[in-house]
Formats: sequence, C-alpha cells, structure tokens
Amino acid sequence: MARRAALVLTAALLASSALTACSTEGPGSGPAAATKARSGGPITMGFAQVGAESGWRTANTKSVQEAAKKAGITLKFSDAQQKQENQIKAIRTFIQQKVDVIAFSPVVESGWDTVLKEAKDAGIPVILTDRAVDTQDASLYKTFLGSDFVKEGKSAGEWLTGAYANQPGPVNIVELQGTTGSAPANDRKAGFADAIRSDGKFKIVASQTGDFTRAKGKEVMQAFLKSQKDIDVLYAHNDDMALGAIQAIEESGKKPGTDIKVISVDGIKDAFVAMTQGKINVVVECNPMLGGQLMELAKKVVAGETVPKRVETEEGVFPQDKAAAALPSRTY
Ligand code: GZL
Repeated sequence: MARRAALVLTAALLASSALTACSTEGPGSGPAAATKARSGGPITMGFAQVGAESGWRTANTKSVQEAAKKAGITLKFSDAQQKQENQIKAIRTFIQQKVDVIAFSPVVESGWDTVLKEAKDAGIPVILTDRAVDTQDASLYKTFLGSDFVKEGKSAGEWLTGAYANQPGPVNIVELQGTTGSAPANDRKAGFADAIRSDGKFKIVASQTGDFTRAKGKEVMQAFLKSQKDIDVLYAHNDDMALGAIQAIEESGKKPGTDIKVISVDGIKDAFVAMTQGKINVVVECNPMLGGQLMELAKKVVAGETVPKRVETEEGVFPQDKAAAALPSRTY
C-alpha cells in the first residue's frame, strides 16, 4: 500500500512540477519573473532611441517626447548614435534605475535576447517601437508598435511596375538600402524585390547601404553614377538618402525624377517639396508619429493589462501628382 501511495504521491509531485514548468514563459526562462512592484506615482519610461540619422528619426523623437509630457510619463531618453552597444548600455542603465517600462527602436534586428532577458528577469516590461527584433522568445517583449516594412517595399515596387507597365525593358534600378541589418532595410528590400520579381525587365543593377543618411546616400549615388552606364530608377529606403542622391544626380548633369525616376520611403516634408519640384516620383509613407500610441500602450502594460502583440501604424502612398495638395497637412 505504502509503495502504491508513494507512487501516487510521486506522480502527483511530477504532475505539479510539469505544470509549474509549463507556466513559465517560454523555454529557458528560469523562474517566471514577477512584474516589478509599482511604487505608485507617475510612470517612468526608459526610451533607447536609434539616433538622429534622418528627418524621420527627428520627428519620431519629437513625437515620443511630446507624447510623454502630455501623458504625464517621466521619460529617460537616450540617443544611441546608431550603435547597438549604446542601446544595450542604455537598456541596462534603465534596468538599474528600476524604470517601470522600457521602450526602444532596435537599430538592428539581432543580438537582443540577453539584455531583454535581463529586463524580463527584473520584471520590467519592454515595448518595441518602430523596428522589430529577431528573437525566438516572444515573451521578451509585450508588443511591437510600428509599420509593416515589407508592405512599404511592396508598395514601392508596385508603383514601379505600374509606371512601366507598357514600356519595354530593361529597366535598370539602383537601390540605396537602409542601415545594414535593420528591419526596415531587410524588409523594404524584400518587399520591393517581391513586387518586381514577376517581370524580368526590372533589374536591380546595384544595391548598397546608405545608412539612412543624406551624406551617405549622396556618396553611394555618386559611385553608382560612375559604375553604372545606364540607370533608369533609384529606389531609396528613406527620403534622406533619396535627397542626398538627388544632389549627386543633379551634379552629374542628369534630371532626377525625369532622367532617373526616384522612389522613396518615409514622407518627410522635404520629400514632398522635392515631389512638387518633379525630383521624386513617389513617396511611400512611414509614419514616425508613434508617441501617442506608445504612451497609451505603456500605461496599459504597466497596469498589467493585456495588449495586442502587434500594433501596425496606418500609412499611405503619395505619387508626385498628390504632393502639392498633401504638403500643407504634413506634420513631419
Ligand atoms: C522606419 C525607420 C527608418 C526610417 C529612416 O520605421 O526605422 O529609420 O525609414 C530612419 O528614415 O532612419
């Protein structure tokens, strides 16, 4: 009897430990981290920003800072100058400071699991904003608020296939990629390639990173103009690189928007002005004004409420003939 009782007790203990194991969040998560006890009072958010590399980023920073103020959230803000090690350092500092929530736009997709696990073990929820991370453990962040970059790349490609629908090839394309390893660069490249793949007349004859900056965009476009004898189209992953490239195109004696069609992404005011001047043919919008949504999500997450794992921002596509009417209402 005793043996049977022992067997029953062992089975019960095994079953309960199995349940305990299942209730931890994801593999290798160790003890389920309790959410950090709130001391009440205003929420403190640690925000690790990518940098200040583009007009889009500047507008995004302004949106986050103004929204925090409006929401009564204390913001600890860091600018990583586009370096992952600086963002990781900032997140570790936020953990030491015991902030209530951490939000950041990961400069590149990979290499975040360790520091995100440290935040989770400290019971501090993390919100991804603007860019995503590449991780197997989705429990490391509460939600991702940002655009669908593959869709943006697809929209850029679909504009091109429409614009050249009745024209013979080849259509030689040069591509200015965003920051190497970043979600927008990876996904805008993939979405665009996908959209033009069905028609062999479209050829990407050169593709290189301009790191989302005007200076680098100009420099790489100068190299393209030297190395490629016949460029029909420039596809730039953001407006700042497109605007830098436009300078290079003009300095080479060619007309941007006419001799070389220009497709860009973001939708900053300067790009709309360039469209009214005929220098950019289409802009795929990528909305940086995420601050308000971020603060609402932060309040819910800190209160322990469930939030959607993915919150996608709404955005449009602006061909050149729509630019003048839209320009007055552009907010960034
Ligand atoms: C996109 C954002 C990109 C912008 C660039 O959401 O991460 O980074 O397209 C910015 O202008 O530098």
